Amino acid sequence: MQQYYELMRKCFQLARLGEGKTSPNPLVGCVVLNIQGEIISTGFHAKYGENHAERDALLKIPKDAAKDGTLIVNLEPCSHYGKTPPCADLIIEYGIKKVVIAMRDVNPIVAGNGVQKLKNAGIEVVENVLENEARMLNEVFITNMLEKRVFVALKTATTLDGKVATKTGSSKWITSEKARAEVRNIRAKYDAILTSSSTVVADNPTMEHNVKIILDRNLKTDFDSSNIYKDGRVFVFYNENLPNNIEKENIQFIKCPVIENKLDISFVLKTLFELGIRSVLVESGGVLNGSFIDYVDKIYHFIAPKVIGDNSAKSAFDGKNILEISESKVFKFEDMKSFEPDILLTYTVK
Ligand code: AOF
Ligand code: ZN
Repeated sequence: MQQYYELMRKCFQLARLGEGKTSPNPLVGCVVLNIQGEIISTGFHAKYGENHAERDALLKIPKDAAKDGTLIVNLEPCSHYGKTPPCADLIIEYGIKKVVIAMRDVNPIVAGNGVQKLKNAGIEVVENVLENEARMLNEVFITNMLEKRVFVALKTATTLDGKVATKTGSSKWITSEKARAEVRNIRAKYDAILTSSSTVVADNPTMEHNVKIILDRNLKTDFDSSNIYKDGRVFVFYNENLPNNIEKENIQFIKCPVIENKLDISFVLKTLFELGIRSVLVESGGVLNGSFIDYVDKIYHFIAPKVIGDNSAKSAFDGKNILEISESKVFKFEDMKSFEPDILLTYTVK
């Protein structure tokens, strides 16, 4: 098993080359060894609708080159006719002797059928190599498949005292250019970004992304001049009881129920899933962040070594008003990275 760790890590690296481009499909990378155990090809799933990783790797080499060789891939090879014929069939055709995978596919059409197909053809299948890492890599795909819902990530950037702005609203910039460049990388991994009308009004951000979601209960943002509406496809959720005859080419207005003066977040997420959006990055102020706290799967928390020192300055999360620590929502530490002088902590749901 251990002899495959390094090769499986290579599959993860290859898979990540498709980040942001494969949705709703998973991130998959593949390495092919010949009978002598030398790497003769690599491949990855580059974009939705294009070849799967295994097909990408195999089609680069002649059929006999991989005979009696080994194929390493981070996801069980598929057994179904989708956009392309089954990868399992191609692996059999190439005469591969051993297939090493990190995890079984959670897609019910495949789930175990790929492994069975390979075994029926006399191929040895080694399973669960670096399975936890593989599950983390495809956390969005797994959530979508098993729970039939959007994966929700949230990014915030605070001072040492957990503030996102001073009480006058000054927030530019808490974190360094290096950290903000990383925010752009993070955005690119998700199908859409989501923010509130308050953030649009207060900061007039651009938030470069092809798909943007704005929660604007009272339709109070300026649809003509706000930067956020200047490009991309935008979905604006607003109070279903409000009359609305605004028309903008790139904006789709969606009526949303209101609960206790707030747009119903579960309705928003359900609607996004129906629209084909599989993951979203929430980037907003404390109030919307607070409303999302019960829905998030992952938090990206940048911390700058600065102090505001004012209890009326705005915090990263608001509105929960927990009185007992034992009642607070608990997250699980995942990772820490340095973007000097700032750090990025990543948390997932416990
Ligand atoms: C991928 N890339 O490298 C592998 C996948 O939409 P289709 O027809 O391309 O099929 C997508 C399904 O194929 C996907 O949900 C997953 O179950 C399986 N494996 N998919 O996009 C790949 N190996
Ligand atoms: Zn496939």
